[in-house]
Amino acid sequence: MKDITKLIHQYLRHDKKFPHVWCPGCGNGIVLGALIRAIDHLEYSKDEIVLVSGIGCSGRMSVYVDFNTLHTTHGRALTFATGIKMAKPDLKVIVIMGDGDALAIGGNHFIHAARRNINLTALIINNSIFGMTGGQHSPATPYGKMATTTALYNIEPAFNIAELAVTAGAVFVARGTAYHADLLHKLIEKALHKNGFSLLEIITQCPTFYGRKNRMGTAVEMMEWQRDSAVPVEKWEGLSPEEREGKFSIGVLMDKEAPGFLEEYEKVKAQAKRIASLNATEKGDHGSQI
Ligand SMILES: Cc1ncc(C[n+]2csc(CCOP(=O)(O)OP(=O)(O)O)c2C)c(N)n1
Ligand code: SF4
Repeated sequence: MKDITKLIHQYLRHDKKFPHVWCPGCGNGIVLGALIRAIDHLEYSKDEIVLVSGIGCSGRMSVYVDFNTLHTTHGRALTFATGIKMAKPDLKVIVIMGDGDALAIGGNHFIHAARRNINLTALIINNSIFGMTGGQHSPATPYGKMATTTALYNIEPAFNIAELAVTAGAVFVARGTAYHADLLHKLIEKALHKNGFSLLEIITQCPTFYGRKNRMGTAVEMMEWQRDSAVPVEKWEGLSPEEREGKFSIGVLMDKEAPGFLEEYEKVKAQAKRIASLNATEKGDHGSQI
């Protein structure tokens, strides 16, 4: 068995949950492979990791891996993850969501998790569609594209997921693709290293619904589209609006420091304890005077 296959098997619940549900050519397996390589390279133990997922095809990831896992309700992966992190701050909490899960029903939770700067690593697998339920358009479906719920074409503009995270206050934001698999695991490592809310948008292919509806060809051709449309962020800065048309940047888009929710919460707890003990002392003094 090749080393890479051995590595992947080391982290999968292969005796329980396989074969998986993903279609041939789906990008989800590539993302899972990159996540496993990143975790292995950073030498986290399986027990240190909590993988929380929403629902959808991408949400199945938590079912397949042998970490502490939670497969949650639609749009609420970040809220469950926030609770886990608050209760067990030493655990490494990773959240996997699809674009529909994170940006439609979960959109409000997404911007507030970024704003709070809670120390989580969030991966949004952006296949431009609701995959599992049959290819409905999502907030990440580009204008003009086809979905099962658009009569002629999608008339809504898409969220730029990574830019939305930057605007909401995320301290680490990056974008990768399934095609750039090697870059992908390096970006996951960076996101895992960061203290604070880290968001990685991953452009992937759903050949079954999005690719077929939009005549994008096979999974390989969809990945070739990713290769041809992705521009490293360093080069992106120098492009004119015309040159950026139809393309997107990949790499680290934001890396800054800001106060974290957990650290602030610990400070408030310490201050509340000081106030409580002062009050107790004052009460005690008062009592002795009587
Ligand atoms: C409250 C609720 N509404 C709707 C659904 C149905 N549902 C299951 S999977 C899914 C789509 C998920 O799409 P996305 O997050 O983009 O993930 P993908 O399947 O593309 O990976 C939906 C809407 C649900 N499970 N719960
Ligand atoms: S429907 Fe699309 S996203 Fe879901 S498993 Fe198939 S290819 Fe992947």
